[in-house]
Amino acid sequence: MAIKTIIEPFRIKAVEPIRMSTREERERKIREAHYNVFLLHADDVLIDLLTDSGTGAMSADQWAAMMRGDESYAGSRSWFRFEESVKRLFPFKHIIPTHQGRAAERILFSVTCKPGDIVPNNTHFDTTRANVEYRGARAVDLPCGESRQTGERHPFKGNMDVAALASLLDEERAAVPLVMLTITNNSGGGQPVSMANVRAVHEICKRHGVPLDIDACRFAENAYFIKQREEGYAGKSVAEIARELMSYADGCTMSAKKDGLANIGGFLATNDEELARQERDLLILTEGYPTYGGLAGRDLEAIAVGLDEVVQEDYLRYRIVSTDYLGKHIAEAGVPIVQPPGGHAVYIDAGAFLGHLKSLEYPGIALAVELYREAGIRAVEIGSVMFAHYDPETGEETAAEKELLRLAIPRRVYTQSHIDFVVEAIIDVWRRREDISGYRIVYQAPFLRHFTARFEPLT
Ligand code: PLI
Repeated sequence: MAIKTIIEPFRIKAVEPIRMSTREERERKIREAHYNVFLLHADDVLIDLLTDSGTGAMSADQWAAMMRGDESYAGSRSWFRFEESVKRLFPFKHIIPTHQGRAAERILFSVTCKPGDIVPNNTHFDTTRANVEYRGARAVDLPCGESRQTGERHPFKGNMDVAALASLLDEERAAVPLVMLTITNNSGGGQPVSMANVRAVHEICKRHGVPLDIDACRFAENAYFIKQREEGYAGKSVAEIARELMSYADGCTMSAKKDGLANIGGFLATNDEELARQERDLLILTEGYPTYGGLAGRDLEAIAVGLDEVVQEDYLRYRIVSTDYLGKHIAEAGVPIVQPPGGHAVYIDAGAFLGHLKSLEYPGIALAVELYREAGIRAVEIGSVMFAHYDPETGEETAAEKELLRLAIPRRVYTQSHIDFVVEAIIDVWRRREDISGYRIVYQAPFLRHFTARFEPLT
């Protein structure tokens, strides 16, 4: 009989204990955290699926490389190793290191956007949207039609609606300083973007003379999906696919905390010399000198090795299959999820799971709190708390399009038995879903409110 199990392609050399907790303890902790899982102490969490960002385990080779970190202020060896490794996958002329993805976004939008501008994206992630809006520009999401059918399977639900982009550029070209494509589409369910879609977006941008930038956080997972699902790519390596994808863009922003397999770091890249000069000037002001950009030499080393490891196919096969395993098992029990499961996360349709709650009773928060109470699992709401439009003057709120709860899987951290535990806990909560009540917000910050908001149960 052929063996079908796809194993974790690593052995574990260092372990980090998980502190066990009781349901009573968790009841108290979540109350003290004002029902916002961001306000919990991580030690009070059993399985932390809040994010896949910066939470991965590094390899022995990455730790070894860190010891070789050159901490020279300018021109360090580690910088040149980093730059070379980045350019192998992201063949842009200028690479500018930053301490994480949002620093790259802030620099990019600071030099390209002004008040009244419009930035189209398949779907902006929260920090991307906030950085665009912070400049007084408008972040416009143009997801493809298939992405709205949460439960329907489609190979590339992360695609941009190219017809919508074309008509936006026909009407508003002068207000659009750049177009962005987020791969994979994080807010839209961790769904990939096809090469055909990237090419089509590139053609439209070229026709209008607008630069295209890739939000590349999960580029390796996206490239692996292309290899698996798009005709003509099965025989290409993930690195080749990534290079081809980047060749259609004028630049990118990157959080190395995701597919850089590092705990911190990022960069932005561009082919435009003048833009690079302005970006570096700003970098020096707020991040650091252009050969370290807010990172230690050892961080640059960890990313350089991480980028080589993340495109290895044994790793990506295990990564995509293990995320799929979680999605498949809860979906088989009837739990509504965004289909198919994404690369880095499974997204539960919290609006459908808790169908008796209204959007502005925050089903994603209700489900996050319940999963924590039940089993110490921490997940994140991607719904109206994160994305509703809130008018501080009238206090009026318009619900987000979807109410999701994201279970993000840290890279190389949890084993299959951890995930089996998560599956059981979700199914338990699913069985008693009708008893779960909604929440109201009692405190919120003016932007990115989900990080610090405080809630109260409605009953
Ligand atoms: O967390 P940063 O600043 O390194 O990266 C910001 C960022 C930009 N784009 C996308 C698509 C992201 O997913 C992203 C960060 N994501 C987080 C923190 C997450 O939990 O998904």
